[in-house]
Amino acid sequence: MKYKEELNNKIKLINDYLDKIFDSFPDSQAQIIYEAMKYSVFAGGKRLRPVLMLSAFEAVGGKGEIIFPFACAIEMIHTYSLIHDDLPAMDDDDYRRGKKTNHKVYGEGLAILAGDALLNKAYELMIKASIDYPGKEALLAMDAIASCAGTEGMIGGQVVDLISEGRPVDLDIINFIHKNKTAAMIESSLKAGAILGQASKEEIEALANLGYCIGMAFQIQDDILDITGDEKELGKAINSDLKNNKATFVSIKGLEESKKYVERLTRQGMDYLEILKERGNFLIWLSDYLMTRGF
Ligand code: GRG
Repeated sequence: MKYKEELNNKIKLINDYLDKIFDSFPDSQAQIIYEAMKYSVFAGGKRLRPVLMLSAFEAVGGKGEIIFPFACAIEMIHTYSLIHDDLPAMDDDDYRRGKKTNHKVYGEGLAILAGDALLNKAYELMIKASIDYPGKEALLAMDAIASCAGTEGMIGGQVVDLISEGRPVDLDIINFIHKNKTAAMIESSLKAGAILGQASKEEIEALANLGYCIGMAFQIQDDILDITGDEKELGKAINSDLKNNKATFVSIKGLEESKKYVERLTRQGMDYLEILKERGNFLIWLSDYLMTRGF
């Protein structure tokens, strides 16, 4: 299967680069922090965000190694957010990616620091790559990532998620949370990949729009899988939203309407790829694969 192979090749390229980064860390009395960071980065994530970034880069004709520090940086930012999200002060989860959560293995203090360290390392990687880069694209890509990971993006979404606990929430609030907590990072992955690949303004906009659509669809699919999924395949407990009395798109609209909405959002996202002609084929396949995923 040609596209599945292409996906696995991209994941391998990203994992190899992540290995190189972790191999480059010095011996230190603070060695345990590298272990805690590595534990979660290599705990079996899907590498969705770096794969999307690399795919957008290639689809617009990007060449060279510049994409790798940025692709690894987005995975590190994503991993930091998962470590912190699992902490007792947030979701208090014991399992993630089928393994014990970071704080369950290293304790809360080190888990907080491992998250902080991954966030910091991500920016170190992007800044170092930008210093050596001849054009403005590296800084623009970093700006796209930083804006989506911060208060006007993922952190903002997490804040509203946190303060909405135990309160009645409507679809407006749920959409705000999904757009910022989940879709923003997916959108910025595609946008940064397009920027680094020297795409035109229209191509960058199209890929960012695809990111918004599949990002929203991804979260709703995640909520669907929380009800219909298989714990082994997901690597975490199901029915967590129900147990935590958490309103989701699915709890408001129901399973059937949510499934239709995931499909509608995904098709809408795919339409934006027309501008790329056949260069958008892998991203079309990947969008479809995500929509029908069971993990
Ligand atoms: C702590 C600032 C801060 C933010 C936390 C990412 C996040 C925000 C919370 C995690 C909980 C959650 C359900 C987030 C929605 C996005 C999502 C579905 C994340 C999981 O992403 P996957 O499925 O994870 O790509 P893997 O493990 O495959 O990388």
